[in-house]
Amino acid sequence: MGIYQNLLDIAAAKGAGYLVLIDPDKWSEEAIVSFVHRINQSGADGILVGGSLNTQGLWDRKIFKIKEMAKLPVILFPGTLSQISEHADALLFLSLISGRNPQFLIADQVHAAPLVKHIGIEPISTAYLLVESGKPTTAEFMSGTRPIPRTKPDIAMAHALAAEYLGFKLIYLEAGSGAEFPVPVEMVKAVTSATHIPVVVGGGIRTPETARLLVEAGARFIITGNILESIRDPELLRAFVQAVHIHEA
Ligand code: 1GP
Repeated sequence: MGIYQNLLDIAAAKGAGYLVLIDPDKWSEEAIVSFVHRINQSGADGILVGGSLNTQGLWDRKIFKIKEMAKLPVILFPGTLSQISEHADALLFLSLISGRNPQFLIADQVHAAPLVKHIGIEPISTAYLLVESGKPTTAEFMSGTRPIPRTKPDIAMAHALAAEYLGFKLIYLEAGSGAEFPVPVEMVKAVTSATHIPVVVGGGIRTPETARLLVEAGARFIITGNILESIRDPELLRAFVQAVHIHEA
């Protein structure tokens, strides 16, 4: 079974899935080993790997280490073309459809596609929507695109519908890593009630309670990154798992 189908099955069985983002730039190789071990034990559903910058090098080596240790699917979430690696099970094949920058709409994808085919990892076509989240985010700056205003759920809904009609398999509502505020619940409701494809929500989610509210609004996958970098507590990881798996509560 492919990773996408596996994700759908997880969301159907548990109500929603919880994926932990590892930004290889933020973790030493030693710290990655113990973090992946904690994720394996936590009940989380998968590991995303990606980031906006690579200031430490060793990117591929760290992904290899994550894949070697992980008992869960490892899914690339590439911020740049250089983050594509054979040491993963799948990748979110992203198009930044909230923006109007052709590089992130289609140009990078044209460069990436033959490489993805060659290395044989599963591409999961994902419509990526950046949402305004208080302060400018790295994703916004690095992509040179304007995020969707957080008070305009109808704009997000229209983008999400277009994504569905274009055949994307996932919609990712992204407030940006370390966002001041997560994607508004009202926007998640507007998108999930208008579309039929699973909606991933990430960026600025710092508490299990927030994660639960977003799942109740219709999110099928929740991503956290920063909070588990700053609070390296297995209990917090398990609390996120419990909050997201609403069918197991
Ligand atoms: C970023 O959505 C992810 O792409 C995670 O964001 O680091 O704020 O949890 P945080």
